[in-house]
Amino acid sequence: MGRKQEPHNAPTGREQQPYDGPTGGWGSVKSLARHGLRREVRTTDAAAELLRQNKHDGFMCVSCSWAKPAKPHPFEFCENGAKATFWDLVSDRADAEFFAKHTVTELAAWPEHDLEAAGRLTEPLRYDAASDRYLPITWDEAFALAGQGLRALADPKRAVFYASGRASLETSYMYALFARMYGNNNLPDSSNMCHESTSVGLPRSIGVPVGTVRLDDFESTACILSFGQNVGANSPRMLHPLQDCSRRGVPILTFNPLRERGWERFKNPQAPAEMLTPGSTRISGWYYQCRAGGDPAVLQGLCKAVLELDDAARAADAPRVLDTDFIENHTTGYEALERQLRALQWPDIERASGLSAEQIREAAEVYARAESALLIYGMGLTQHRYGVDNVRLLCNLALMRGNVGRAGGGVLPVRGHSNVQGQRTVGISEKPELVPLDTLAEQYGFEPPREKGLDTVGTVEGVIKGEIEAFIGLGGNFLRAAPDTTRLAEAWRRLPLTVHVATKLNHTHLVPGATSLLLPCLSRIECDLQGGVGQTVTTEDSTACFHASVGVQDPAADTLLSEPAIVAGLARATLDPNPRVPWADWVADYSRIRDAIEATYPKDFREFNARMGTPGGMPRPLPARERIWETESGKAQFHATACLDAAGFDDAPERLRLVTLRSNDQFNTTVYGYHDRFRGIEGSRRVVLMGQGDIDRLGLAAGQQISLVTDVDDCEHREVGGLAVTPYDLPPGCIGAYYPECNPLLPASHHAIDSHVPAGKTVPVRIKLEVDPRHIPPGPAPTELL
Ligand SMILES: Nc1nc2c(c(=O)[nH]1)N[C@H]1C(S)=C(S)[C@@H](COP(=O)(O)OP(=O)(O)OC[C@H]3O[C@@H](n4cnc5c(=O)[nH]c(N)nc54)[C@H](O)[C@@H]3O)O[C@H]1N2
Ligand SMILES: Nc1nc2c(c(=O)[nH]1)N[C@H]1C(S)=C(S)[C@@H](COP(=O)(O)OP(=O)(O)OC[C@H]3O[C@@H](n4cnc5c(=O)[nH]c(N)nc54)[C@H](O)[C@@H]3O)O[C@H]1N2
Ligand SMILES: [Mo]
Repeated sequence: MGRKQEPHNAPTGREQQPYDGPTGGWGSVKSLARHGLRREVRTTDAAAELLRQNKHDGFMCVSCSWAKPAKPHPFEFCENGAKATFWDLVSDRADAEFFAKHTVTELAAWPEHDLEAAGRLTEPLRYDAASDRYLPITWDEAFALAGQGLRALADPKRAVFYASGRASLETSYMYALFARMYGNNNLPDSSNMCHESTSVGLPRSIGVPVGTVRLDDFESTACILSFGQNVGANSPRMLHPLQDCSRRGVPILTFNPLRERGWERFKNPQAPAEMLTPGSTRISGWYYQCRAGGDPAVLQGLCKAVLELDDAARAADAPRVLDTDFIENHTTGYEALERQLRALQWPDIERASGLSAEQIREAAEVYARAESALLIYGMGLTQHRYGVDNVRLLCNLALMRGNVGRAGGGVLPVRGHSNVQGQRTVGISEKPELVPLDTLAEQYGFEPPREKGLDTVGTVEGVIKGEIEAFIGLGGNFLRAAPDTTRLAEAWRRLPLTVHVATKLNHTHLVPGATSLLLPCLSRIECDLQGGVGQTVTTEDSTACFHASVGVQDPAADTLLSEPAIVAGLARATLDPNPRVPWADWVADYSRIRDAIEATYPKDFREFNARMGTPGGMPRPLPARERIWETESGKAQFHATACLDAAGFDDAPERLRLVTLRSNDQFNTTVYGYHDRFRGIEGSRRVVLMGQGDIDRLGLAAGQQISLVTDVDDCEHREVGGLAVTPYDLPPGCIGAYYPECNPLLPASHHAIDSHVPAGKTVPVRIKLEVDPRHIPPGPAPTELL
């Protein structure tokens, strides 16, 4: 049976009060009020800015990358998008006065939330070791120091150019060009920790690196399956099309070890009629709490069950369940897959998935009856040792029924940062084969480096081994977001040069190397004037549509520079002049950067400047949508594997699978507050969520503070402590705790094969009863809340 609606073992923890409201609704309005009415919000009418969020004449939200409809709602924003907006519009400033008051050592002990809550960075800063403080310098000095530092490296391969996924297409294009002209492909980005399993898996299966679904597919789809994605917190605007689907009677099936509220119920806070009536819309009618790492078994089980249904249809002379025409004309590898599926045994599938054969067959029947289906997924599939297999097995399920390149059908990886997909599109990639290097060589008259660059895991390992000498960060909080953060921080201090382009202060900035620069930039919400003329930037959403974005708010300080101006400043101070790369002209008028982008990528960006304002976005060509398969074989490729467990380690009685989670009150390492409303966890992030069965089996008690220790035999001790045991509805052997607090537990070596995405959704850990104060993350303790 699909478990419908109510949790099967209601949680009873002290901190954890079950949330039985919908996502959205009055809770959403209250949460917004808490953020919007904070004293530090700069503008009295910040709400007015929200009206221009995700509209053609406004700015594209700085939170998630969900699609922006052609006919936007009057309020095309969500609770978390609004929080992200307010967070950039605060009136507090982390200015020279702030840094004069606090040493770097002191700030390093602050929790994530307090650092960013100090306010917007306002002027360029340089770390001064003598006073242990960041001191203001001029922009010219900052660029000169960065340029000197980079020019001083004996080998350009010893510098890394990280990007975090928010910066515009214009900035990203310039940044990637800067790195290549400097002499390396060391361009890791947050995608390396996120959907790189998608970027590796999808091209092998269907010949495109991105999802094939467009917003209008929601209007015609007959079925939706979601795997490991938390829509209510991470892409709440997707709840609007999901709500419409649910009302049309489209079956929605969810596979997730946690019962995430967003997939259960939704009340649209922007629809007055809904807010005044008690009801809310049920989203998922079928909710399957699979085991963490159990998706290969779930997906193979679903495929096997589809095959069984097809066998039965054939026996009864009924219409086939497999899309045989599609399989014959458009795919390769089906026979091998079928052999593999027939060889798989249900008891093995049940053990690995945590679901019964009956549950999987029930879900497969719903899927098999539907004329089209959307397969949606997130980090629950990608962040495992076998994350790439997960993505490819999901494609198998889609391809068996011809659900790619059909209206209402497709594969939908829901991307993270608001321009993370776009950064890859315009050249931020460590993989030289993904970038038109010959075109760049011709366009700019230089010889681009051809060797593969460092990705995130490569960078972590390189810094730990002492092989990296300079880290340039275009946004992000690498030291907290990456795996093995404790080991990384120790090695980080030995870096000769660190340069961070940022809006807000975070922990990465507080582990200075020999020369450390902090370069404050405009937020996308702010007006970007160059020579008195307002500039437009562009981003790409999860459905491969490009959007224009115009800032609407006055800059937080008149000393801020735009991201394109900062990248140009760094490049000019570092590189020998090249008349074919007009950094200054580009900054004077961003439409020239878009012309350059179009010249490098003529197919994706045809008539870019003219079309960037297209309502609903300017769609990027996706061959798979046309059933053109840009794979090795020229066909969509099935993937046969015996893999049933994505975790990549064996079960053992004391070993638990740690799922690192985001709360509803954070954006990655940006912690807005301590209210994970949908999960009923209030006031502290120092919790470990655990099924009551495991709590009893391990002899623990609710509220008890314990430590987690990584259960990997590599001679390194990894520990995070002071976490309160919190009863929660989770499958046996699976526990949950927050990212980034738990990142010291994640070994850099524990990553997806091929894509190198750190396996943050199945970290092997053990419980340790003693708590060592050295391993307690900063932030409010659970006991302070009781
Ligand atoms: N408000 C807000 N929005 C965000 C972000 C944010 O932090 N805050 N982050 C942005 C970014 S960069 C990204 S990448 C996305 C992330 O958005 P998601 O892809 O939703 O990622 P997570 O929040 O990490 O959670 C993934 C979900 O997978 C489930 N899960 C864990 N392990 C497994 C498993 O083994 N199998 C299955 N089937 N499910 C599993 C978890 O319970 C959780 O519901 O959101 C983006 N949007
Ligand atoms: N254990 C575990 N680890 C994970 C994950 C997980 O689920 N579990 N998720 C992974 C994922 S999906 C991702 S995407 C990464 C995220 O990793 P990152 O992208 O590196 O981290 P963020 O927290 O998004 O970065 C926040 C910082 O970006 C800066 N910033 C904000 N806005 C701007 C801007 O407009 N311009 C510039 N220049 N800077 C800005 C601010 O200084 C802010 O402090 O973390 C990964 N790490
Ligand atoms: Mo992400």
